[in-house]
Amino acid sequence: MPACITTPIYYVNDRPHIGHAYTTTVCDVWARAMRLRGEDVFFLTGTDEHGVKVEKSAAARGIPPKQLADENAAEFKRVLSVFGLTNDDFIRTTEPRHELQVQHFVKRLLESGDVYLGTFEGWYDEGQEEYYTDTRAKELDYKSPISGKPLVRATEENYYFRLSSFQERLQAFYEANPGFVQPAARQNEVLGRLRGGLQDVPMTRTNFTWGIPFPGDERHVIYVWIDALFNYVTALGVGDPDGSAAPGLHAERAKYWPAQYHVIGKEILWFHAVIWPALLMALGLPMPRRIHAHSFWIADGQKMSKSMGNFVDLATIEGYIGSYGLDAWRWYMATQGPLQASDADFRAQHFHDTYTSELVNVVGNCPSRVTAMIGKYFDGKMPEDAQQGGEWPARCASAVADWTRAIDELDLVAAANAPMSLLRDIDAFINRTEPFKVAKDPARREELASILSQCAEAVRIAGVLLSPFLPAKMGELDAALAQPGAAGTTFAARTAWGVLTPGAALAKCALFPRVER
Ligand code: ME8
Repeated sequence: MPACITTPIYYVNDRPHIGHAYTTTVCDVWARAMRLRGEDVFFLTGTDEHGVKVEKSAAARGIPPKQLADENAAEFKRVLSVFGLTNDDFIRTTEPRHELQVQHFVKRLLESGDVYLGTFEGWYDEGQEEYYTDTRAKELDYKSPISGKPLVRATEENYYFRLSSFQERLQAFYEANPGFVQPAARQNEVLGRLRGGLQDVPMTRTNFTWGIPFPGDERHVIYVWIDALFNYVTALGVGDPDGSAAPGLHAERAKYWPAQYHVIGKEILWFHAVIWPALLMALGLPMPRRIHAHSFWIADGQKMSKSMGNFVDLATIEGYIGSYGLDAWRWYMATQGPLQASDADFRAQHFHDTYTSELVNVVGNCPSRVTAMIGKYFDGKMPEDAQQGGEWPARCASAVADWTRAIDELDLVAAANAPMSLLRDIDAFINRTEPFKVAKDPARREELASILSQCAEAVRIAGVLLSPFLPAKMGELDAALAQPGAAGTTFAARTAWGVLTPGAALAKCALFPRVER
């Protein structure tokens, strides 16, 4: 079945940093894992280029907003390619394919009465470009929950989206789709707020011009959040429910909608869990399958901020990649990141210790031990196993099953743990069976061959499951195990027992060198 995963589209008023790298890496690991399983995957990312924030940042630099957008979108694209991230498209909200389709959707919402012209007064968070209800503003002590700055009282004549009329439908939807938002703690927050009632949301702005013109009333530009949310369908060429799509759209991609996962940070959950589903309901388009709202990276125990000097920016990330390698960076992101309900603390020592204890001591060491012994005792040729795998085919099959279940749930920690625990079991097996002692007794040659052959095959399977996390290094492992064309075969074939043929030449491999700190 076609499967789509998306990142948020990132604001171009900022340069890429660890937060962007994180969400994109999570999606990349998932996309690679699904492709490995033979699924037809579309991985979407891009940039959010309109709105007052971008207009102001550009003005501060004395350049037109489009120029700022061009510069930073190019930087986001460069980062994707330097980091080897495998997105299938990069949508920019200033592209005509997006703007035209957004106007088309908004026109339809006007026609259906889901959008109307009205006056509004409320508590506005300037940093977030978001209004809060009176109750919510009071709860927040009239301060932005994100920036801490005071909320301001604002009045506007605007076009509104009739969000209030979707409350019951949204509640029914959540009842029918209990795992829609994950983790569960985040879904409970959404349901709590939803029960508190919904008010209509402004769809347009008149106080600046850097946005998509509102169709039929060009004094207004479309509110950046509405514009941005639509990227998920405009990039996929999703047209109207009757199947028609605007010319120039990628109609052939519409099969990827609904997305399997929208992966986002928790600060933008309300837009994705309430406003976005309501817009889709209003347009008669299918709902995404799941929204995964992860938590935040903090650094050295504190919220990251440029003024604190603990901000993990692009230069810092590139420093880590230079010292430890790109796969090590991916590993840290995917296995130590804030994917569930708690924030994760980025610390240099922790990065280093994770690298050493997991990548050097397990993922590097186990294949190195096995291939070195095969080198020494069997002249580098895969030995023959008279026991046909012993306990190992079943052990590997259970690792594959655990991994597959975890990928379905976007549980990257569990998915990484399945092959890691397999490698640890192989190490324990080596320690227990002591092939280095068995090798001293010529009468136990057959036993030695079985032990090492089983280890090599199980290592190979662990490597397949690790490959979405560590693509370059697991490519090296495949090459050492004489599996150069492995990537072209099916997942079932790659994870089946008995792929390494007796007599095949295996090379010694040293995947993760120790790094001094
Ligand atoms: O919000 N830890 O864009 P944005 C983890 N354009 N992830 C983080 C993070 C951190 N400390 N900081 C940022 C926008 N992120 C809108 C989105 S979508 C239709 C429009 C990640 O550039 C996380 O994914 O501010 C967060 O949601 C996103 O960057 C915000 O990126």
